[in-house]
Amino acid sequence: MEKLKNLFKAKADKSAAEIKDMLKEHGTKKIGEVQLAQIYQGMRGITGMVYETSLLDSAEGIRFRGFSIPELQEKLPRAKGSTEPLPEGLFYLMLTGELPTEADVQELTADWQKRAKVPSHVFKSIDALPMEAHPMTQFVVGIMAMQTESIFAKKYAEGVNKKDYWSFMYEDSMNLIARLPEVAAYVYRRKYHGGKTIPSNPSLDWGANFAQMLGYKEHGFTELMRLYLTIHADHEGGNVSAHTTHLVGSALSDAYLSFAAGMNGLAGPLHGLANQEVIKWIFEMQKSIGAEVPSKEQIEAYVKKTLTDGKVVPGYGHAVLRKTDPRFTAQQVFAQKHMPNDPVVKTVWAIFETVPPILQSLGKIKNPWPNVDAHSGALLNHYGMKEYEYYTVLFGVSRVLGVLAGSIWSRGLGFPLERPKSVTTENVKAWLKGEDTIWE
Ligand code: CMX
Repeated sequence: MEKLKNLFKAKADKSAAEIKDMLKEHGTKKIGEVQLAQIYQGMRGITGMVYETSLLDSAEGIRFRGFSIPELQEKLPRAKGSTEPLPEGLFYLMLTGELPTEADVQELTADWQKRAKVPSHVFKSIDALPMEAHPMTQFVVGIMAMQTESIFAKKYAEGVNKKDYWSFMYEDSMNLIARLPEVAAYVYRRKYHGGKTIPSNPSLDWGANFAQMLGYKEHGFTELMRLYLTIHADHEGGNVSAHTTHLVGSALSDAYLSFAAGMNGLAGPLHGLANQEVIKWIFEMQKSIGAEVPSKEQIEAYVKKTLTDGKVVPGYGHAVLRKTDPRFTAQQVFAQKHMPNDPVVKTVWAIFETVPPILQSLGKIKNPWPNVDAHSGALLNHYGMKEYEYYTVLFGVSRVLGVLAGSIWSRGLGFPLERPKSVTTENVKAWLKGEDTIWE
């Protein structure tokens, strides 16, 4: 699909020239100041990188190239008979900044279908793991095994000109995106369906093909996948999976190495693994209370116990957002349309009414509202996907779209090695006494 590649290159070259001029004129302007607390507390609020594909507003939530989720649902091309956007369209938008036409999306789908063949050693590498290995571990091993196919790594070893790095990052990213659903589906079928895999169907779009390879034929599940794979794709650059992919990529690690690193970050319970934690927590609550849809009083007591036990309430809070996550709302709207009477969905909604005031009353939580992970498991569970340890893999299949579009941009703009300064507490103490300047 040379057209998309050329379009990206033209945009990246224009942007690189503008950035060069901008830095020449304004490069020494200050964009903020860093407080001591921030370097101890996860660098919250420090603007420290450029990431082109999406932007997060703490009150409004995510916008992908300026478009909110409801706008994407309206403006991105859809498959025939579908009311949800095609994730391919979002990738096109993130990569080029332009809304694709239906023909653009069809070409992209066809291009990924052509690239989709997964080498057999990838499945053998996954098979070498014990069945109990967490799905995210199996997924990352599969991604790492695909690294043998990296065009960038081969070209770099041959000694290619650095002006061409972006082109190989583009090729690797497109191949990796094309192959990822089959690897992810393999993990699912291996672990939960006795290894009975379902072949890829090249006549389907990326999300629908993934749904059928997982073994789900219901139209509603296919629709859910299209929505799910769109809304989980990107959340600006500072979140753990995007930032890790960006950081590792800055060492000129190829798309496979950097994306696998990002996925290891997604597998943490404060980030993507929260989607499995939410449903696990809900199942445990239902069991301990003995009710399919616990009452608000029962939920309140269970939340308080969770907090007293020194645990977080999964699916609530966010490092940047200060309102209900629009990705939560998009899933709530989907549930209202497709499964309003599902008991787990109803429990999620009852939790939504109960948890924020409790968290607020603690006085220390900056955002008591639900994030994307608070809702996603209930939708999957409704269609029969009850194996919640798998949920983060689905998040990962979506996240590849944003972080690799971001990586292509980083390479297209020629971003350098990322290397922030760190200090020791000894330095800090000396600086406070005026004995050391460290960073001045
Ligand atoms: N339940 C209980 N306590 C919470 C909480 C929650 N849901 N969210 C925040 N807190 C606590 C923090 O642990 C922290 O406590 P201490 O001061 O005792 O250490 C305090 O409130 C202040 O935290 P914060 O500044 O509001 O939140 P952070 O930016 O530090 O952390 C996040 C953000 C997401 C890690 C946190 O809200 C959390 O742990 N949430 C639950 C896990 C979760 O849902 N993660 C998924 C996020 C979305 C995603 O990446 O997929």
